[in-house]
Amino acid sequence: MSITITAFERSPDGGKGLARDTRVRWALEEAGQPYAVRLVSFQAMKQPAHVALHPFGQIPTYEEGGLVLFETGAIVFHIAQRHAGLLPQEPDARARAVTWMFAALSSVEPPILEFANAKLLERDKPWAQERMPLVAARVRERLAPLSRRLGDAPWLDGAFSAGDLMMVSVLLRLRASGLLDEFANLAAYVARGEARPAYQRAFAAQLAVNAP
Ligand code: GTB
Repeated sequence: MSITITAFERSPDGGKGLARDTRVRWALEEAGQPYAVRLVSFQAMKQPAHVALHPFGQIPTYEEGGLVLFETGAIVFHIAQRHAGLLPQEPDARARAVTWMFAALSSVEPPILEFANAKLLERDKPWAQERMPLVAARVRERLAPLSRRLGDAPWLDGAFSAGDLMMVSVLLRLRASGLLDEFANLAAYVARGEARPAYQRAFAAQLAVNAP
């Protein structure tokens, strides 16, 4: 069954890996699954044809035969369940890898998004400067324990898994802020993720779409 995902026609970051189709591309590359990409404009995303696929009018979406998915957590989990390479076979190890996927999306990503929004969308507000230290502290509250748990290990729980794919994808967003570099092992962890050939292919494909 062929797979089609959606991505930005023009990504605000110029295709540098920050839009969420990157993590879906990466998962498909890790799983060795070919896929097609349908590019959508910001306007098209809000039209009925796209909203039928994604109720919030966003990217990415995932179509495979009659199956339509949205939310990168659900999409990556689906890919990881169907194909080898992203989740361990042993049931307990598999459950722990899935736990890290949820941890990335529900415990680590929210303060990072709050930080990104504060920097980008709220910087003109009169209270923006005063609020930034608080928002940055909330990010550190997640990075510090994550850094302690990772320690010197290459990945969060044994071999690379969808849990690492999601965690690295979430942490990537912090690079420009300098916050990630406060935790040397996390910066190295993200670099390890980015160095994977599957990530490199996903990144190159996204960049190619946005090339001038
Ligand atoms: N929870 C959803 C998921 O994980 O799939 C969130 C999906 C989402 O936020 N999609 C964004 C979107 O479609 C694109 S990725 N936004 C358009 C809209 O809501 O109208 C978010 C994103 C976009 C661009 C950058 N960037 O350029 O730095 C970073 C992140």
